[in-house]
Amino acid sequence: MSLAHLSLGSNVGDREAHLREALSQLASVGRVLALSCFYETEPLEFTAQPWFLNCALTLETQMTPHKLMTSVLQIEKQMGRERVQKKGPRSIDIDILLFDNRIIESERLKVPHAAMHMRRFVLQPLAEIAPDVLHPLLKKTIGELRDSLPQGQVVKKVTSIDADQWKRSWSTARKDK
Ligand code: PH2
Ligand code: MG
Ligand code: MG
Repeated sequence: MSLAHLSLGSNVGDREAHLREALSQLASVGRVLALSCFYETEPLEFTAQPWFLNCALTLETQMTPHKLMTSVLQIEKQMGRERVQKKGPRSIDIDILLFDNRIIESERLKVPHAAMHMRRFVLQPLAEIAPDVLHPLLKKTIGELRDSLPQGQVVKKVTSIDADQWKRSWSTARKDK
C-alpha cells in the first residue's frame, strides 16, 4: 500500500460539484484517508482567469505512481476537461503532489510535483492534513514550506461549505467498504 497526496482544483462552472465528483471518482483508485477544507484561491501563474476552488487529500492506493497518473488523467477526461490554455481555466485538475517518499522524474510524471512548494493554494490545504510530511527533495515538512512562503496569494477557507459534514460522510463510506 502507498500513500499519495493529491491536489484538486476547479475554476469553471460549478466548481464545488466538480471537486465532489472528482472525490467520488477517486474512490475507484484508492481510499481517501484525509480531506482538507475547500479553499477559494486567487489564480497564480496564469492570472487572467477566474478564482479557483482548491483542496488536498491523502489517498491510500495499491497502484503504482504511473498507473495512478493514468487513472487521474482518465478521470479528468471523463469529467470533460479540455486542455486549451496551459495553466488556464479548467473544470477539474487533479495533481499528484507526493507519492510515499519517492522521487520520480519521467516524461509523464514528476513527483514531488515541481511547483508545489511555491504554491499557497497547494500548501495551505495540504498542511491542514499532512503538516509533518517531508518533501523528499527539499527535506522540509509541508508545514515549514507553507510557513516560508512569501505573503501574496490570497487563499481563503470556504466556511459556507460544511467540510466536517463532508468528511463525516467520507468516513462512513469508508467503514462500509
Ligand atoms: N492551477 C494552475 C495554475 N494556477 N491557481 C490557483 N489558485 N489554483 C490552481 O489550482 C491553479 C492555479 C495550474 O494547474
Ligand atoms: Mg495543476
Ligand atoms: Mg494537472
